[in-house]
Formats: sequence, structure tokens, C-alpha cells
Amino acid sequence: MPHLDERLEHIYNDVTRRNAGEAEFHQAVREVLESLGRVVAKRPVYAEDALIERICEPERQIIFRVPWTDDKGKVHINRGFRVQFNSALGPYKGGLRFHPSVNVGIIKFLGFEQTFKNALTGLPIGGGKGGSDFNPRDRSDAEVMRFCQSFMTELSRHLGEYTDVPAGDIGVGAREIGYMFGHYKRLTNRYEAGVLTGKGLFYGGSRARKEATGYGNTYFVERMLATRGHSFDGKKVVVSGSGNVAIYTIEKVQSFGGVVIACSDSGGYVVDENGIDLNLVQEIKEVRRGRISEYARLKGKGSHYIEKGSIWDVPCEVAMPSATQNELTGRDARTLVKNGLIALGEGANMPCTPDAVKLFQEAGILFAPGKAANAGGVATSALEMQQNASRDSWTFEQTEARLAQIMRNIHDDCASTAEEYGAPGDYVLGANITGFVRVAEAMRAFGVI
Ligand code: NDP
Ligand code: 2IT
Repeated sequence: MPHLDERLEHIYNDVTRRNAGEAEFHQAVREVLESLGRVVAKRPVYAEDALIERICEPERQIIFRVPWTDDKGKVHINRGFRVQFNSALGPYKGGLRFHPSVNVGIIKFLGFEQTFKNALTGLPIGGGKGGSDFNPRDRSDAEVMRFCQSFMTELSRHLGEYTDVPAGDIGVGAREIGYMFGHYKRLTNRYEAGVLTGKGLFYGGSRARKEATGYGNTYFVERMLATRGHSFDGKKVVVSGSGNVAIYTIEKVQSFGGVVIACSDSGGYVVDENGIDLNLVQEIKEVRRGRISEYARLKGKGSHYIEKGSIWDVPCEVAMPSATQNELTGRDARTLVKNGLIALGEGANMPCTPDAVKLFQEAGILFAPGKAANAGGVATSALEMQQNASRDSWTFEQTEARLAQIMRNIHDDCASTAEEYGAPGDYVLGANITGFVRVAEAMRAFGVI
């Protein structure tokens, strides 16, 4: 592991000791601390008053029981989480993840990342994350509804448009947000549209929110490619996952002339040398909630499905991991570099392991970290909050134009910070320092809180 500045080493040791066993949280904190060495060297004031220690400690962590009844009348218990990480810049803001792997360490890593990501958007939102170890796969709509209602019965006590504003993440899309918003409204007897984002367009949702994360990552990578005179046009692109982020990444990359040749789900990956047929992916995954393995069977000629295995074995010039954390390892990075990778944009949160990131950077690959590259989703959530607060509704074009501008700004802010701190082209350093300084300055203004 790279060396930590001696002023920061004890912070990392304390985080690992006080959050024992939370490997993903340790990983996310470590990466930020590695970037902050240059900050405390240049501006020692940031090492004072336990400022960094406070930023590494969530403001509040809520864990609760979620009982619900399945269609056969059997009672199940899941665990619900909301980690309200940092509210220096605005109400806690961040998604809810429903996946069997969810635990407090995963929610904490996501909340920590979210704090810096949200700061990078330049919009007034703090950082938070939540979710449950509930598995929505193969559950009926009625079961998902009962689960969401039970989850919201407890979570509602902790939310509010000025307090904490959740949205979707893995396993939480428009269906779940609808059930949760309906239940919140009933419990509180308030039509508080700005309490959740990712809502349906008929009841306060924003146009382009659904598309925003994938579009945003594509805008970011396009601008990053341009720094070396490249574009998506004609490039072979691999996008992992086939959920919300992956689908709208594929759409935007294709519109920029890129050829997306593979996508995946947790069962395996599909390769289509003619370019992935997005309508078919949407039909299988969004409409039928099926498995990506069906793609090759339905498409036939030119496509094939590989069960398990690594999608990163597929040669490409641009990689856009959009499934989950640590899905791309050091081995995968070596393969990608050997196969001629030029650029990578993290659509998922922390999809590349630390050794993979190091390999990419040493090989001179353009590498966009998730907290910058996937910030378009939460940025558009903040635009949804703006529309709700002003009781307005913008056109798709208006909203997408704002999103594109925000992504350009994030790219340029990260690039100029990296340069200022003596590491041109290092978007990891640029993102971590830019996000950190914005949160740190607000916290310093508030005194010791
Ligand atoms: P979805 O639930 O819509 O899709 C998730 C996709 O990733 C599915 O294809 C799923 O496969 C796959 N996947 C999930 N877990 C695993 C796993 N353990 N191993 C392999 N594949 C897995 O989620 P999103 O598209 O919303 O989220 C994807 C990533 O993007 C996450 O890291 C999320 O935190 C991040 N993100 C999401 C934003 C948003 O606005 N939604 C914003 C910013 C980041 P399967 O169908 O088999 O489960
Ligand atoms: O990881 C993320 O940024 C999200 N899941 C979106 C959060 C949001 O509040 O829109």
C-alpha cells in the first residue's frame, strides 16, 4: 500500500480500529487519506482541530429492524440502514441500496464517498447512504411494496426535504421510490415532494434523472478523452452491469459513436461484436426483470454469453464498470492494459480495487474515479429538488444541458486541482482534494461540530 503522510497515519489506524471488519469503508477512507498528504503539507491548518478525523466519522448511523410478510404469509426480518455522514454543505443526500450483501461497512463506504461526490457537484447537498440486506430478486410487486412500506415506517422519522433526501441505488428504482414516497406521504400527511428523488415523472420526478448517471459518466469520459485528442467515435467500449447506470451509459456512448460490445449482470457477461442491442437489454432487464443470459439466446448470431468469468477479458479501448464495488481487480487491470485500454470511467461506486487503480495510473491510462465520473446522478437529484422547491418542471433538454455543464465543471475542477497539487492528469487526487476542501472549509466555518 502507498505510504501515508505521518500526520494522517493515526487517522487511518483509528478508523480501522473503531470500525473493525468494515473492509470497504477502510478502503474508501485510505484512498482519500492518500490524496490528503499533499493538502496538509501545503495547508497544515487542515490537520488541526481533528478536522479530518471528524470528516471520517459519520454524524449519525441508524440501524433498524424491517419485518415484512411474503405472499404466502411467512414473516421475514431484514436490517435497515441509514448513515447520515456529513451535512456541512446541505441536507444528507444519497441513495438506498437493496441487496443481500448490504451491511453497515458497505453503507458507510458509500456515505463517505457520497460526501465528496456531492461536494464536487457544486450543489448544496451533504452526504448520506442507506439501504437494506433485502433481496428484491424474484419477489412479487406486492412483496416489494410491503417491504418498502415497512422500511419507510422507520426511515420516515429521520427524513425531510431539509434533513435527509434518499434516492435509488442498486435494487432501488422507480418502483421502490414510488412505494416509499406513497408511504411517507401517508405517514406524514404532507406532500413533501423534495423528500425523495428519482420519483416518477407524474408526481414530481425530474426528466433526465433516470438517465443521468450513465449520461454523466459518458460526458466525463468524453471530456477526459479530449485532453489527449481522442473521442468515443469508433472506439470499442465495455460496460459492466445491465442496470440503471449501465443502460444509460450504453445509450449515450452509442450516441457518441462508440461501439459497446459487452455488458453483464451478476450471472455472467454477453458479447455482441455487432454492438449491444440496447432495446433488447432493456426489454430483458428493465421490463421483464430477467437475466442477461437470455440476450444471446434471443439475439443469436454474432453474440455469445459467458457464465461467470470476467467481462474485463473482452478487449476494449474504453471501460466503464457500472455494476458494483471491487468488480475489477488487479488481474483484470493487467488484462485491460495489455489489450490496449485508453480510458476508464467508474460508473459504479469504487468498482476498481486499489491495486487496479494503481496499475492504470502507472500505465498512463486516463482514469476517472467514481466520485467524479458518476456524480451526474446525484447532481440531477439536486436538480429534482430544485424543481420540487420551486414547484416547477423542466424540459428534458434543459435538464440534460445542466447535467452536461455540471459534468464539464467537475472534470475541469478535478483536472486543475491535480495540476495545482503537482500531479497533472491524476483525477483521483483532483477529485479527493476538490471535494475535501469544499467540505473542510464549511466545517471550519462552523467551529467544532
Ligand atoms: P441496478 O440495481 O439498476 O443494477 C445493478 C447492476 O449491477 C445489475 O446488472 C446487477 O446484476 C449488477 N450487480 C449488482 N451487484 C453485483 C455483484 N455483487 N456482482 C456482479 N454484478 C452485480 O443498480 P445501478 O445501476 O443503480 O447501480 C450500479 C452501480 O452504480 C452501483 O455501484 C451504484 O452504487 C452506482 N451508482 C448508481 C447511481 C444511480 O443513480 N443509480 C449513481 C451513482 C452511482 P443483477 O441483475 O444480476 O443483480
Ligand atoms: O451513488 C449515488 O450517487 C447514487 N446512488 C445517487 C444518489 C442520489 O441521491 O441521487
